[in-house]
Amino acid sequence: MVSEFLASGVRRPQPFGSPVLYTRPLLPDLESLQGHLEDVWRAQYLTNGGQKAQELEKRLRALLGAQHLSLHANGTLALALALRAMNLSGEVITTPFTFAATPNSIVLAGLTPVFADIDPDSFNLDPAAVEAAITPETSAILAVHVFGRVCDVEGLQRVADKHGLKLLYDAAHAFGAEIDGRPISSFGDAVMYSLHATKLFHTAEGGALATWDADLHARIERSRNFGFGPDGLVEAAGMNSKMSELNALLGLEVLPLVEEERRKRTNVAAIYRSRLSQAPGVFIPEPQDGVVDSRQYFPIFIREAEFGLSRDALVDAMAEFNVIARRYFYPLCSEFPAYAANAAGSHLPVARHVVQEVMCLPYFGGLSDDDAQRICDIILFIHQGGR
Ligand code: T4K
Repeated sequence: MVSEFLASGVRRPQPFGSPVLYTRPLLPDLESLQGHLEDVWRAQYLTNGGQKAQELEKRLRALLGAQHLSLHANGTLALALALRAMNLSGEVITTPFTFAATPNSIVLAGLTPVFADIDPDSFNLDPAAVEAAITPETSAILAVHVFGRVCDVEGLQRVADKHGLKLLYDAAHAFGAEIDGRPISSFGDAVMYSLHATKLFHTAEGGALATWDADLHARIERSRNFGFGPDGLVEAAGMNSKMSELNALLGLEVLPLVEEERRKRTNVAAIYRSRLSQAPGVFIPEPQDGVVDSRQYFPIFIREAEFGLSRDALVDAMAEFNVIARRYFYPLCSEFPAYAANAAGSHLPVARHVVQEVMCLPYFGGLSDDDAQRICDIILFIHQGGR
């Protein structure tokens, strides 16, 4: 029998009636979508660079401050394709604290991922660790703005320039992020955005690649269409990474909703921060100076000794209240069987520590103030010994 009250007199919060997932996709008005679907039906043009995809490319180019931008079937293919289009060889240094798609894209491009340690504040690649991991085989750095927290872009660029390396960013979590007024599309040689349903802005499945390099952009455009050039000939084997008209249409309908969604998430974040930052053993990273936050994830870190419970135990206990938090990104990619050999010589003390404590709270605009407050009540109740 679960007790309704703790010894301190705190009442057990009501579990949610149905699971509160850690994210929900932003959905446009169905009627509006259906209306625009008629355009696609009339045109009878479903993919291969149709009008909707061209329109979305144009809008995103402006919104993300990209010189050149191409849409893709998903973010993983987009990243692999960018790596291939850069004519790299050998090793690519990346972070172990990311989703599997990051190192997977390196392997898909025929290259070898090498893991370097992360910075304890940004949770992103530490430029000094990157430099220490460089070998004569290294040709590029693939950095991730994890959780939308931005990398040390200057430090990474310095290392890339000093060693003649290409620098790519996986900005899957960083749609619309800016550093000191500069869009993150403008850093590095190429920047990938995931437009998956779980992302702030999405096209159900999709990806976008931004670059300032016109030649690279042209190679990427050829490569997403099997390698065909304007003369109809294939100079280098390409992939099929085109975005369909249906996905692009969905994106065009979702795009006007993004700012409102960001505002709602900012509100949820403020509730989480004000209620949880005082709890012993709950660490919430401070916002980064001069950075416009993408509002993609809300990570917290559970320090077991002070909190009285491990991160894993908290995630399980929250599930009993129907709150589904996620252990993003656990385990480290370097701990996946697929990457054991790549990680053999890696020294990753910061990443190994961070990955034991991190979890992401439910974070989407559909959460009301009361929902966010109740999630905090539940976490604090569990912290005080309640189940
Ligand atoms: N680089 C990084 C750093 C990434 O995080 C990702 C993708 C990529 C590259 C590659 O980009 P893409 O190739 O995906 O464009 C999800 C996503 O599938 C993946 O896009 C994302 N990162 C990754 C972090 O998360 P799962 O397996 O954790 O998603 P799933 O199915 O468990 O869904 C998450 C939650 O969202 C659940 O609570 C259910 C809810 N949900 C999900 C979908 C798909 C919905 O409510 N509706 C939906 O339609 O991978």
